[in-house]
Amino acid sequence: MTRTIYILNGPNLNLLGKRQPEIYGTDTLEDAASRCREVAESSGLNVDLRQSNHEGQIVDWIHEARQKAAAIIINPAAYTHTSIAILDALFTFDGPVVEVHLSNIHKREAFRHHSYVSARADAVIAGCGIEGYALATRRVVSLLAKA
Ligand code: CA2
Repeated sequence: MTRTIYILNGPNLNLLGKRQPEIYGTDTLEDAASRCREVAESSGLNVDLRQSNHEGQIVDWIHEARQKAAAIIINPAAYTHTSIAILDALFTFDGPVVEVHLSNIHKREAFRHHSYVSARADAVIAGCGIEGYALATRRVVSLLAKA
């Protein structure tokens, strides 16, 4: 069985740590990857963190995950609130799915309160900054151990 966790990130998250630190903090996606790697490697798992500004690319990575990943951690960014395509792709994936948001989307504008992706997520973490990715990795490790 594959031992890789895909960590998929949506549009504009390549700017993490470089813009709007008051909302998203000063850590970068690479910092998030390092934290996840520490958690995963202690349980013999690998992480593969990716970011794309394109919805179809994220859908393609989820399809690829069907063969190549044991679990998916996903921050779909703005696609959280719009993308039935990403939701439908996640429904084709059999392993654990954890949705992560850096900010607490429920404390923000009303249009951020609804997530399409949550209809498939086994867990949702919001408002913990990049620590949320490490928490999601911990949860995935524990779900995979039970499977
Ligand atoms: O809080 C989150 O993680 C979000 O998924 C981030 C999205 C936003 O549309 C969601 O409502 C909540 C935005 C990602 C934009 O990322 C940036 C990072 C740094 C600087 C500018 C944008």
